[in-house]
Amino acid sequence: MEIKVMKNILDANNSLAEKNRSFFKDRKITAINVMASPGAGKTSIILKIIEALGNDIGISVIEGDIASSIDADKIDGLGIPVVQINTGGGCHLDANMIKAAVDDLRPGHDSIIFIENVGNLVCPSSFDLGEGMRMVIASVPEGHDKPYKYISMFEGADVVILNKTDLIPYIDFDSESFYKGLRSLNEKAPLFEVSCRTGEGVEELAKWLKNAASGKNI
Ligand SMILES: Nc1nc2c(ncn2[C@@H]2O[C@H](COP(=O)(O)OP(=O)(O)O)[C@@H](O)[C@H]2O)c(=O)[nH]1
Ligand SMILES: [Mg+2]
Repeated sequence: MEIKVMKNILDANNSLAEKNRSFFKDRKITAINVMASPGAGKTSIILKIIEALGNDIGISVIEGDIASSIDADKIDGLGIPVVQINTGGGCHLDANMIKAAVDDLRPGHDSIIFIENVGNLVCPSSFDLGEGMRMVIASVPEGHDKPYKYISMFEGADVVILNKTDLIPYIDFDSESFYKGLRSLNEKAPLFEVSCRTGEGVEELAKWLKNAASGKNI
């Protein structure tokens, strides 16, 4: 019985997600579902990419959090259109929430929309939002074993970022084990090593994303 209820919820979400996907596709909007643990650097990476891309491309942001507008305030500080969704305890965003936020934001044609999901490596991977790209961020202090434990998150990624590389000298992080775990699940997703603190790797990531948004490398 429980399984059937869950299936109904996912079916309803999936059909709404397809509507969102058509909306984005018709307008050539690159919708990026940004997923990671709390504190891995989702907001920091979005901010860094916004800075790196400058005025090259239109950008808007949907911020998902259980509570507060802390992240949306940071995005707003850069003058970027942003909507904050508070899930009030919910551990993931769903397609219905995205539809409402997009109606509010009205993103332009050929733009990028970042959707920062609730910090969590489990539930967000089951809920399609209608995005065109899944960006999964891991960070050095979380440890190298995350791909082995959160399989569907890393399996479904279109791009993977390893953030906080500035901390590698201080942390027992086995890069080889991380790559091996990731590649056993996902051979295709490009991996970018980034430090939001030093800026290392940010330009390369932003350049790749700009090309992806213009259909050059996806
Ligand atoms: N040392 C270091 N700290 C970082 C880096 N990126 C983010 N942080 C810090 O990690 C904390 C969480 O970052 P945030 O972007 O809010 O993570 P989120 O919860 O995934 O959105 C903040 O204190 C950031 O300043 C990084 O590359 N290196
Ligand atoms: Mg955040």
